[in-house]
Amino acid sequence: MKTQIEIMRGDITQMAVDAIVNAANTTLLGGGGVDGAIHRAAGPELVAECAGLGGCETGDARITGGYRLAARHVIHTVGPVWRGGAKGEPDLLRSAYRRCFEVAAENGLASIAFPAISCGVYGYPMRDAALIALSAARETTGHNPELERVIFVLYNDEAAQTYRDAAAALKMELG
Ligand code: AR6
Repeated sequence: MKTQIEIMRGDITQMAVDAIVNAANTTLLGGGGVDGAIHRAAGPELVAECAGLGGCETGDARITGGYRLAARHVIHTVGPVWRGGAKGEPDLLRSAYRRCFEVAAENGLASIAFPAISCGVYGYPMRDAALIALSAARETTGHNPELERVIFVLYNDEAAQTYRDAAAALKMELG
């Protein structure tokens, strides 16, 4: 079955999917933005599990339970801090998305929701990040037969439109 790729505006903490992705930092011990929102919604058991993981490198990913979330799991990834674009940021962001898809495949997950990793506090330009996120999703299609849905959940209309425009530029079919 072909993986369906969707773009929506919404709050990722409310998504009832196999995994939501957290835009974390290397400590995995929580923070602001979507990380703070996910930890608040999941409850204190999440940070307790994260504390046992020993952190995560930029561009890598780790999976935990979802605790009080509607999502069964959280995949924590660490995107790069934007430093102008010539410090390996695109490769690190692509790696973060790829590792999330690998972890999803290893765990047999059928649905995964992503926020705009690195596009908040870390300052990555949304349009450039959207092109990387969407092409990483397209790349995984056909390689992971168990993955049915990839949902990009954007926090506001402008971000959702940027993703839709990027999908059109990549000539991607959306579900
Ligand atoms: N649902 C969907 N998207 C959201 C939500 C939500 N509930 N809340 C925020 N966003 P950021 P980063 C969007 O800053 O840039 C943390 O402190 C937000 O509008 O959360 O990867 C970590 O601990 C933005 O578009 O993540 C790290 O230290 C996007 O999510 C650092 O921030 C990502 O913004 C990571 O920075």
